[in-house]
Amino acid sequence: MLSAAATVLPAQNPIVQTWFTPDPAPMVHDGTLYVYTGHDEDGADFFWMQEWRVYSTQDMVNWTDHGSPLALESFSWADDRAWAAQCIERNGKFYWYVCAHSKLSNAMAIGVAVGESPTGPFKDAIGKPLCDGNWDYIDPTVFIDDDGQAYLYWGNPNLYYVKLNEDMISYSGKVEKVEQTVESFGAPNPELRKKDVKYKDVYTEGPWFYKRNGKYYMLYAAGGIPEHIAYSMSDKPTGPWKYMGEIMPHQDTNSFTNHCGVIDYKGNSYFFYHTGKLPGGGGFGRSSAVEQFAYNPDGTFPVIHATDKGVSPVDVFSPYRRVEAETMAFSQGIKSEPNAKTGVYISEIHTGDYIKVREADFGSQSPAKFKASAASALRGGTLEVRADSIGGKVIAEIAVPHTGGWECWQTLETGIKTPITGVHDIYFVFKGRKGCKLFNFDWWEFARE
Ligand code: FUB
Repeated sequence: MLSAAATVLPAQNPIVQTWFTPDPAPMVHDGTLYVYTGHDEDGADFFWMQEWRVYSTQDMVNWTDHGSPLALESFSWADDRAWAAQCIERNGKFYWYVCAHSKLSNAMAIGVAVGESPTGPFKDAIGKPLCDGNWDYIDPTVFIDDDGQAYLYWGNPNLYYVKLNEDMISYSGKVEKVEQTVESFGAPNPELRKKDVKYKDVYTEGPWFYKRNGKYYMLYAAGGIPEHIAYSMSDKPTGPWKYMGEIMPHQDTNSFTNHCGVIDYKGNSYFFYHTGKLPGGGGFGRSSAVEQFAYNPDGTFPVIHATDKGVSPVDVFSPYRRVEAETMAFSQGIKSEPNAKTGVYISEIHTGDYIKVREADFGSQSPAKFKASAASALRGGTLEVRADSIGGKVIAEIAVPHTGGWECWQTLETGIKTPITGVHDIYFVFKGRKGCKLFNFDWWEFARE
C-alpha cells in the first residue's frame, strides 16, 4: 500500500512487480515479445520454485501477465526446483525447455513441454525427461540454426549440448560436454580449476545461445558467486569458443545470481537479466529487468549496467479496446491471480495501491465513457482513473459495489469527468476502507461513445 502523497519514481525495472520473476527468456512471435520466467516464492530461503510464468509486450513498457501455463505438476517426473527455462517456436508449435528436480534420478533433469500458442496450453511433450540424472543438468537454452539444426545447451558448472531432432523433443547422438579453457571461457574445465589461481573468468551457469550476422554467441552467468554476465563467441555452433569478456559486471543488485536473455525487437536490441531489487526481494526473490543496448560495429557487446529506469516505449498504447487489468508498466501493492473462466485478473487490491499504464494515446478527441469489470465479496471501493501521476487529474471514477463474491464480475460504466486527449500515463488508483481487500479488477476500456 502507498500513501497518495508518495512520490512515484519513473522506474521500469523490475518489469513485473506483482510476483518475483527470475531467469528471463525472451522470444518474439508474431509481432509480440514474450518473456518466459521462473517464479521465486514470496519469502523463500532457497530456490524453492514451483512454476514458470509468461509475460508479453508490444511496446516494451506495458507488460501483460499470462499467468503460469507450466508448473512442476505438468511433469509427472518432476517434484521440485522449477528452475531456468526457454521457449522457442518451430512449425507453429512452442517448445518450452525447462529444468527441474527429477524424482526418477533424484538429481536435476532437462524436460520439454509443447504448446499450441506462446501462452499455452502446454503439456509435457514426452512424459519423461529429455536428459536426466546429473546435478548440473540445469538452465537449458535452445536455438534453431539457418540450416534447420536445433541445438540445446545447458549446465552448471559444465556446459553440455545435444543436437535436437527436427521434432524438437528428441536428439541424435550423445550428450556432449564442451571443453572449457582459459581461451574459450576464461578458465579450464571445473575439475581442472585450481583453488589458488585467479582465472580471467569462470563459466558458471545460465547459458544463452544464439546467432547473429554469422557469429554464434554464448552468454552466461560467470565468476561464481556473486555472478556477472560474460560471453564467448564462435564461427561454428559447437565451437571452438573464444572468451570475449564481461557484458554486465557484478553490481549491487541485491541478488548473488544473474541470468540473461538477449533479443532484437522492433529495431532495437534488448538485454534481459534479473535483480533482487523488488521490495522484499533478494537472493531468492529475483525479478526480471531489461536494458536496451547496441552491438559494437564488430558484433561485440558493450558493457551493460543494470538500471532502475529500464527502457522507453517503442510503440503507442491504445486505450480504446478491452485492456486486461494485468497489463501494466508498474504497480504497487497488488497481485495477479488466474481463474479458469476469466483468465488472469488483479487481486489483493487495498486502499492506496495503484496500477500505471504508460503512454496511452487518447488521440485528438476525448473518450466519453470508461468501463471496467470488477468483483467484490465485501463492500467494494473506488476505482479512480487519473492522468500522469497517482495524484493527477481524475479522468473517470467508478464506485465498485459488493458484487456477491470475489469472482462475481460486474461490468461498470461511467462518463468521463475531465476530458483528455493526446498521450498520457494512466494511473488506476484504488481507494476504500483501510485494512481489507477492496475488489478484484479484470479489465477496462475507454470508448468515444
Ligand atoms: O532460478 C534458479 C537458478 O538460479 C537458475 O537455474 C540459475 O540460472 C540461477 O538463476
